[in-house]
Amino acid sequence: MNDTIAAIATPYGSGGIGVIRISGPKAFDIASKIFSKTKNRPFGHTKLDSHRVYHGYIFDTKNKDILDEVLLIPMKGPCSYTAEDVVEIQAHSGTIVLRTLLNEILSQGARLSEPGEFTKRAFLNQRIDLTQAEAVADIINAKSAKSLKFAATQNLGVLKSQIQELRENLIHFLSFLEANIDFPDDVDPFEPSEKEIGIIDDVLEKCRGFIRQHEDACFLKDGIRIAICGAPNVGKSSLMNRIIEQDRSIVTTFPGTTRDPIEEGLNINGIPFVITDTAGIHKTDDLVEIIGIEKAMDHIKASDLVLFMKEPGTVFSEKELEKIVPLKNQSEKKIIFVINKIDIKGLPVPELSKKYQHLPKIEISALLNLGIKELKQKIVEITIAGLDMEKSSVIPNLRHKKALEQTVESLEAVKAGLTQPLEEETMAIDLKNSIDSLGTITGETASLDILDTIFNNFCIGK
Ligand SMILES: Nc1nc2c(ncn2[C@@H]2O[C@H](COP(=O)(O)OP(=O)(O)OP(=O)(O)O)[C@@H](O)[C@H]2O)c(=O)[nH]1
Ligand SMILES: [Mg+2]
Repeated sequence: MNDTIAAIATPYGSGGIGVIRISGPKAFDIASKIFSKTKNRPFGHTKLDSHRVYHGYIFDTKNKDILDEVLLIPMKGPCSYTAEDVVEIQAHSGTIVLRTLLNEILSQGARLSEPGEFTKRAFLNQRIDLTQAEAVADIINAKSAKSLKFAATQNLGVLKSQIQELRENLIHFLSFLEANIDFPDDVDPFEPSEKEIGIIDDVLEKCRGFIRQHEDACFLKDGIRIAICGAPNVGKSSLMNRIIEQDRSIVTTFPGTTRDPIEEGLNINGIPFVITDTAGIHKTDDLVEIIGIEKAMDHIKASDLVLFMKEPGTVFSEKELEKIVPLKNQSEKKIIFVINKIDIKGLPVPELSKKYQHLPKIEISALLNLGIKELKQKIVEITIAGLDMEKSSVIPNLRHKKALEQTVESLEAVKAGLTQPLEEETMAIDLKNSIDSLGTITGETASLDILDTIFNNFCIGK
């Protein structure tokens, strides 16, 4: 924390501008040594005021050559990203020019930063908490408009303040409990009021709510998995191409065209999906097809939504559907019955049996691009319906979820202690554990291991 770090903060490659960031006690000094506001004036004497934008040139201090024309922004701590003295240099973006500038900065006494070190410093300097630091990575890696929205809210400290509030409530309860342990004669016997028991109930309820939100939102981060399946030649690959609006899967008149599962990511209304076209499922002796069908079954098993396809002139079969999605999995998987090739007239359209009347049914023509919009709408409607996160503004990540589960476990033990006579000391230990678990979310009680895991996943320069 006492040295000065520097890194290229923008991606490698050619671009309009590239940014180099310097942070630490020597940041201003290093910048003024290599910068001049004019081409001719000797460099190394510029007095830099904080929070101004300087136009000028970076020099090679050995050969006294101009390396690049830049904009330079000095920011005195604590009003900076890391809360230390920071200088950002906007140069032209090219691998060589940025590396040359960076080398010049390093030669003046800065050290190359580690991944995420700027954000880590912001955390260690208490400008942000751990949830905000994680939100920075989530913003950078957001795969959809929705996940970006949640990450941006988390970056504002919304999750932090909610967790802090829960923690403070527990600390209040603990102080009451500990007063009894420390001064048993001076205070009344430990008999928490309804209101105080309500605090534990409230924290428990909120933690469980956060856990549910996490589970729902896993969809948003990784994409909701859709598998297209059905008999050979029903038009699975044609539908895949229509949905992703690309010629990705091979379409032929021959049954058994698709063998390997073909996977593509797509966004519908800002929600990420991963869709897979699979081999037609039927009885066959063809070894390659058999392997393709096995792979298809694996993808269907792992999917959240199955598009079960049929075409006019065939009949809906419960046995066929239940082979693809076994009854025991039907509660956790959503199914849409898709009838393709409705442009073909004169053939009977398959009807759902009584048992499966509840399934949504959509008629389409992948060939003529009919009904695809309605199908996409239905996909969104049934996959995100009933998810809690639509109402919430922040989504805990997996690390938060684990900490919340530990909090719940410890708090349940505290609750049990309130109803059956348990030693106050034991209850205090459980309560402390729950307070510590919540603290790992914001970073108040996070170990170095946790910090390393989080910041090592960042890119260099962030
Ligand atoms: N008339 C009509 N033909 C279609 C439609 N959709 C697909 N087809 C045709 O049906 C044939 C099979 O289409 P594919 O998309 O390859 O079918 P598939 O289900 O992927 O077939 P396999 O990969 O062999 O299992 C092709 O000749 C398509 O042009 C449709 O909506 N209407
Ligand atoms: Mg196919």
